[in-house]
Amino acid sequence: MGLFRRATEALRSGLTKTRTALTGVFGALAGRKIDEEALQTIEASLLRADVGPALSQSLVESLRTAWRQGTVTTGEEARDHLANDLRERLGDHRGSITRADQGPTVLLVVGVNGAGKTTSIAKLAKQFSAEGKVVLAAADTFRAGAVHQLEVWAERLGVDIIKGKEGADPAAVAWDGAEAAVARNADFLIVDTAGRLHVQEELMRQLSKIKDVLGRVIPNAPHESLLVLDATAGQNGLRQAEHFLAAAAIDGIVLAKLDGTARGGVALSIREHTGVPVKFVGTGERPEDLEVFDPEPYVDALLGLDDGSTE
Ligand SMILES: Nc1nc2c(ncn2[C@@H]2O[C@H](COP(=O)(O)OP(=O)(O)OP(=O)(O)O)[C@@H](O)[C@H]2O)c(=O)[nH]1
Ligand SMILES: [Mg+2]
Repeated sequence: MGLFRRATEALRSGLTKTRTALTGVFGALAGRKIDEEALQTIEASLLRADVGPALSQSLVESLRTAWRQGTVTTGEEARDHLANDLRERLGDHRGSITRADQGPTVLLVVGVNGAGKTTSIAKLAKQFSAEGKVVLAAADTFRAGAVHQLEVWAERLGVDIIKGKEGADPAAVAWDGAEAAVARNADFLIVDTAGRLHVQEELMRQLSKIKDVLGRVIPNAPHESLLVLDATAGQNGLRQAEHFLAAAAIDGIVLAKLDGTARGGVALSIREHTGVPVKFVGTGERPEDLEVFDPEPYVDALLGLDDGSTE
């Protein structure tokens, strides 16, 4: 492993609710020998943090084995064992964004309505603006006010936006966005999409049309299809997004609204459930509240293992 990576203050603060749920248990076990009851309490707290049944069970099983072998005896040792186990399981789960060899890198952002797509796009636009020119395409022409919402962000962030009228064909907006990104020598094109249409199948057809159009204007586009999940929905959010996972060839997950939930454990089991890595986490409503997902600091922040000092 390279440098030891620390959780940022923003991540730590975003995970406060989840951490409180988890560390309460270890606080109560501090200085005590663990037993079967303690193991069950730990499992219950992992479930409450929405780590998911399969992973929670497997983590506690490994803890139980270590306890029986006598390598883990106290609450502190149990927490360290759990942290190491998680770091090992998630070690290679750092997902980076696929970039275009040349021309604009195209990111398509999808997800159920209200998940946090548009806000996450603003955050991505802010991060990528530090690297190059960003153009946004407002292809959610279905929901009233959606185009305007992205427009307000574009203005605040000082990035270009391509839009159609409300009710316009989203694929046509994507096409215009792709052409504009090329013509303006943009480095990134980020495409916003609707979270809901009258008919679910129609939305999937629309997304595949958007993808098709992007790929015709820019080779290999979209380079990243990002699914935004609402962390406050926990494991349920995964079920709500099933259609997208099944039909939209998702490359990465943006887990939004971590700051509003005690279910931040969901980030640990998403890859296992879906085969798709979490690439970013949202920790607030401001454009700067987006972090590249990195399992090691995430686990530390979740279990309260870092000392709280800032970067
Ligand atoms: N606390 C918090 N709120 C967030 C975060 N991300 C998004 N939100 C809020 O969640 C709400 C919905 O976010 P949007 O970005 O509009 O969601 P959307 O997926 O684009 O919604 P539709 O366009 O209706 O499908 C807004 O009030 C956002 O401010 C986050 O990381 N933390
Ligand atoms: Mg939106």
